[in-house]
Amino acid sequence: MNQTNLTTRAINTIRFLSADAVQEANSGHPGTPMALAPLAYVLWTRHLRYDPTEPDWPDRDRFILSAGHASMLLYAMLYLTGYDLSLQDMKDFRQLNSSTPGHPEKHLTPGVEVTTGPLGQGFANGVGMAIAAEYLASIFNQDELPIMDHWIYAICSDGDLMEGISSEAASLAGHLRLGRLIYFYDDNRITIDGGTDLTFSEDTVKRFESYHWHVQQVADIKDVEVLDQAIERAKNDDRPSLIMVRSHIGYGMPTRQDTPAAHGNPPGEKELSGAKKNLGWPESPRFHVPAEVRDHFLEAADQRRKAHAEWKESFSRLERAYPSLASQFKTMFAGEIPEGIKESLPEYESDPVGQATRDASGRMIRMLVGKLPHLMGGSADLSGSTRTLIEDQSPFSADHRSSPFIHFGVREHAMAGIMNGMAAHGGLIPFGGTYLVFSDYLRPSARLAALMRLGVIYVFTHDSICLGEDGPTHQPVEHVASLRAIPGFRVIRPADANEVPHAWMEALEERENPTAIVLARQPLPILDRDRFAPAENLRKGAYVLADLGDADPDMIIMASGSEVGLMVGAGEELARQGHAVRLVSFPSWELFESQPESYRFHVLPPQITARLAIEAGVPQGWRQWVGDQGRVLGIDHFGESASYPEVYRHLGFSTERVVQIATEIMTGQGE
Ligand SMILES: Cc1ncc(C[n+]2csc(CCOP(=O)(O)OP(=O)(O)O)c2C)c(N)n1
Repeated sequence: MNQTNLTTRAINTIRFLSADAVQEANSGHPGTPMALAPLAYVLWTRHLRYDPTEPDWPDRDRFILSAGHASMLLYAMLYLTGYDLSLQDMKDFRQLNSSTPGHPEKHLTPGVEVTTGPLGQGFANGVGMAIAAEYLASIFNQDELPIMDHWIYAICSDGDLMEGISSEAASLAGHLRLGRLIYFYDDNRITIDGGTDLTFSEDTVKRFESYHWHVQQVADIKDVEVLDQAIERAKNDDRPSLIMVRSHIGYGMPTRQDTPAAHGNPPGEKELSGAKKNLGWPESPRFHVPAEVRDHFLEAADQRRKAHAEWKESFSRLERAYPSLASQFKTMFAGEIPEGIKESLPEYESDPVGQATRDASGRMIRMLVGKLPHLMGGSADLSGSTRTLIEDQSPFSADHRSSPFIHFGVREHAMAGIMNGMAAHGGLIPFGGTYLVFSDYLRPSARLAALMRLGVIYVFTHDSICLGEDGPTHQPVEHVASLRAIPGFRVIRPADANEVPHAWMEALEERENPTAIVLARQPLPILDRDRFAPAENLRKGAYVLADLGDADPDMIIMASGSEVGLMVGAGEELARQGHAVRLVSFPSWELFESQPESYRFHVLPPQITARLAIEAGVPQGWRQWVGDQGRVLGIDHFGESASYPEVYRHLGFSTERVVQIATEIMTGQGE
């Protein structure tokens, strides 16, 4: 068979593996894989550096299917090039427990770099990967030893480019001159509701050129040589690249090609057999993979994985010539946190005036940066007030790649998507700061961090109505509760400066989940740890600070963050009045929930039903800890603009009020 025929057959194999799988599942998105098969072919046979036997080798090229609905395209490529996926996995597309779920999921399928589907996220993830690649290259690359020398490819659809996050991420990528990015824009002019002329008429070339991207246009996706040359040109340009590829959704379908009907419906027998006929493909059997096509892809994969063998050789040379650098590389990619750090955590003297927990966090970050080269982050234009500034570092930029400190600009959503990409890349532990109230702006990426189990760290400051004069627009009320609602997402709200370092250590050492450290802007009293339990108990999520009074406790008061100081004051007053009260610092529900039942019952004995929880946010969810007979002092409406002590008091957060409610609970009086 001549090469042209083989190429065509290989491309048709991708097309119809995808379409057959969607038809078999009776669900999915056939149109885009059918259209983009030539591009996937060129990438996997001529450009990507990958090794199906070791999908995670550090210097592989990254491929992101930002248009995650086209998942079958990716699965077909991973199967054909010899990743740990079988033809049966193609037949099990979208079935329970399969390795081929509806949209690509990082933890389920070898070779899937990031979980995609919510449009625009993959675009930002790639930017994070490119930042990671540049930073790590600046540390590890030595003359003739290019240890970090890979490209980040992504396929983006109209929807990806319409979503705001891609504008944020593209703007930053161009500004930072992230030339390792090679993105394809699938210019098929179709979305779900109709043609792009309904909603999308900007000049994409000008748009991306104004972001400082290198833009090329390929008029016909079927022309693999032109595609190939465009990719070569992209590699030779030091700007991020957008290759706009004109394609035809549902290519080959008799009536659905170039229509929205090709997007997200099973093709149906008629369209499927019509497409096969049009493209000269046998109608049966389904899932047809000609032997010579399979061999062709496996041979290509063998060629592509040579880069891995060469890399291993380079790495051995690095180990010989620069042993400490090589060992640092291994530490960073293993994500190890050196033991010594825990031994040198700051401890603060008790102090009734105290300090803001954001200050303690800032000091922690500066201490960590010197010791953890994998820690890299910054903020969305709030570096000073979130205390994420690393003063002695000029920031990561187009001309300065070796700084772990990065300005994300006013782009919370892209920041979080970029953090996900940095974490998924490997070698880095990203952190990003903004005000807690703006966590709403990055929530879709935070949700995906949890789904992907990425150990990213959010530094959310200005954590309650106590930020004061800026008023309700800036006062988070529902945010802590809403972040707690994300499965696998950990929220830690430390009570004082001494709990903060342990919050950071928890976030760093347990990175199966993302963690938000929620911090106060106002000073919080530093508890006397000779009287109260040690702050390292934070890592259990909730702990008994003290039992006040001479008898066994009559009631439990629990609080998080800034309300712990208030609780302690009220508890002392109640003890003076002759009550016996247990005080519980409750910085993290998720950490507490992961403790054994014996510990949870020790902290919150079931027989003590008189309970009060205090948190300056919506009471939602606290009922599970206070029970039917307990009460919650929270805020179920927006805040007010005034000085923070005034707002706090005005909304009922005072010693007298806590004492009053606690007394009512203990004496069985109504609310
Ligand atoms: C954030 C987000 N909003 C909406 C959707 C639902 N959705 C999936 S694909 C799509 C648009 C389809 O058009 P396009 O992006 O051009 O993809 P194509 O049909 O060309 O594959 C939409 C709205 C989504 N996946 N993510």
